[in-house]
Amino acid sequence: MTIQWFPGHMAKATREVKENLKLVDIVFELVDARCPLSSHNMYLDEVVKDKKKVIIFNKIDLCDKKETAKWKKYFEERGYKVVYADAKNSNSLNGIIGEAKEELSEKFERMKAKGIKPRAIRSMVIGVPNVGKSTFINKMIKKNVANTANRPGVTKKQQWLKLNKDIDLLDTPGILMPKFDNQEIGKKLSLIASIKDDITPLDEVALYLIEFLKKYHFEDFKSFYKIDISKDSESLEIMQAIAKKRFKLIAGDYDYDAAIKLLIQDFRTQKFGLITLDKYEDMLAHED
Ligand SMILES: Nc1nc2c(ncn2[C@@H]2O[C@H](COP(=O)(O)OP(=O)(O)OP(=O)(O)O)[C@@H](O)[C@H]2O)c(=O)[nH]1
Ligand SMILES: [Mg+2]
Repeated sequence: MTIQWFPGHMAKATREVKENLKLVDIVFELVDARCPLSSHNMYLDEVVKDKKKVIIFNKIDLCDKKETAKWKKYFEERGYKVVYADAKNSNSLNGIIGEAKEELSEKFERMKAKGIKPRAIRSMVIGVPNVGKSTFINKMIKKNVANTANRPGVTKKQQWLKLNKDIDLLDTPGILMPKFDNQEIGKKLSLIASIKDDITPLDEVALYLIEFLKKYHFEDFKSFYKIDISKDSESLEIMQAIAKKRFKLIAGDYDYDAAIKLLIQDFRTQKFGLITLDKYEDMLAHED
């Protein structure tokens, strides 16, 4: 089953981003630091075109920082400005305003030279669902004005919010790519809860997760569930071991559904440690 989620409201939100671009000076694209490449919406890059842009690696508190640092370099080498953020827990995101001011200094100097009165920087916050756009805005403003929740599709429409005399922020609904370049992207986006669970083949996502954990985080994975498995165990066998350990049999069969949900939930709550799903070396290997 293919993972795909681009409902009408996302097409509408994309059009609105396009329309509002002329009103803003700078775009903040939030990506999830656990998969900066997979949660970077390249289709929105085409919409945003030459507008000044800062990529914010949000949820930096949840990722494997060593792995994610490679992606910061990757984006910087491609001309992007990259900033880390932990919008949920950090006390201040003031550094980001500094970055925006720096990016826009020439534009504002030109405006000043033309005698245009200084005004607030207008910024738009975009990104795939659930990366923390509304949380980021609330933290910037230091008030809970934008709705947030740990599921995709919380923000339904665009909303302008005023930070102070220096900056205005436009919150936007999460927008996914109309199509994923490969299904691995869809699975990673499902793991970070950017795609609705009820339209996702969670069994495939869970099997993908087991493969990933087996390859990169085997000891943490095994010791968390206290199951007797080896790196050579089949993924389905591992799923059985988890179901057997944690759930009752249903009509003599393993409760795979419960095991699938548990695995995904345990990933989302960092039970296997701080993990970055996008592996830089893997991408290099695929490029060859
Ligand atoms: N650990 C951690 N959690 C965060 C961070 N930023 C946001 N969150 C959490 O991520 C979840 C989603 O946050 P939202 O701000 O609603 O995300 P959004 O991008 O506005 O989502 P949509 O409106 O659905 O597109 C919430 O549970 C937040 O508390 C962060 O930096 N670290
Ligand atoms: Mg939101």
